[in-house]
Parts: sequence; structure tokens; C-alpha cells
Amino acid sequence: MRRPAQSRAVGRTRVVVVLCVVALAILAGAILFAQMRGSNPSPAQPSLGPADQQYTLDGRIERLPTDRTPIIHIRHDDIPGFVDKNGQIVGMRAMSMPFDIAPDVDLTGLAPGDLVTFTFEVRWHESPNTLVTRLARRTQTNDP
Ligand SMILES: [Cu+2]
Repeated sequence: MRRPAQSRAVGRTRVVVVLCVVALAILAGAILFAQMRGSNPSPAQPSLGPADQQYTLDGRIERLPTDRTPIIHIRHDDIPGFVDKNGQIVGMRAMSMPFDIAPDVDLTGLAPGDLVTFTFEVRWHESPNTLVTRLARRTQTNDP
């Protein structure tokens, strides 16, 4: 009497465990899929309000973004008209600076050392504060 009841219970337990594992696998797959979809199109942009300022200028790529750090480092020229947080024109000297980069900016074929013309937006009260929205290679001959 005891044995069949026990093995029936063991059998039921096994079925429950297998169902749980299958359910967990499906759930994990669904979460992964949702995350991939969510992070693919444009992680930085959809919630951003209008930019406070926008500048287009020349620079030189110093470091490209990686999967770990989605930041581009550019040595930019002087920005004489740079406006600070209080709306004052304070200018910005040429410097090496990290920028967030919009996901639709195509960096194919670009490498550190490349001369570029680029546009970046400033948002003083939003993150990212500086976002590169356009970037194109510039030929050496344009450089002074
Ligand atoms: Cu700067």
C-alpha cells in the first residue's frame, strides 16, 4: 500500500518540478526578449525634451564608444559662443571631452584620430547633458 502511493507522489512532484522549470525558462526568455527590444532602438532619446543649446563644430575623435562605455571622446575646437547654465556666453576652450552619442549616429569606418564635424546638444537639467546627434568625417585639407 505504501509504495505505490509514495511513487505516485514522487511522480507528481517530478511533473510539478518539470512544469516549473519550463515556466521559468519561458519567463526568462520573455524578459530577455523584452529587454533586448526595449534597449535596441534608442535608449537615450525618447524621453528627452528640447535641447537648451546646440553647437556644430570641428574636432578629432580620441576614443570611440564601446559596449561597456557608450561615450565618444572628441577633442573639440574652441566654442566661443558656448552658453553656460545661466544663459551667459562664457565660451569653451578647445579640449578633450566625453559626449554621449545618439544611437542613430553611424560610426562605421571611423577611428581615433579621424577629423570630424559634429553637432551636439546641451541639456542642463536632463541626462545626458551633452549628446552628439550628427557626426561626419572631415578631410584633412579643411584643417588649418
Ligand atoms: Cu568641452
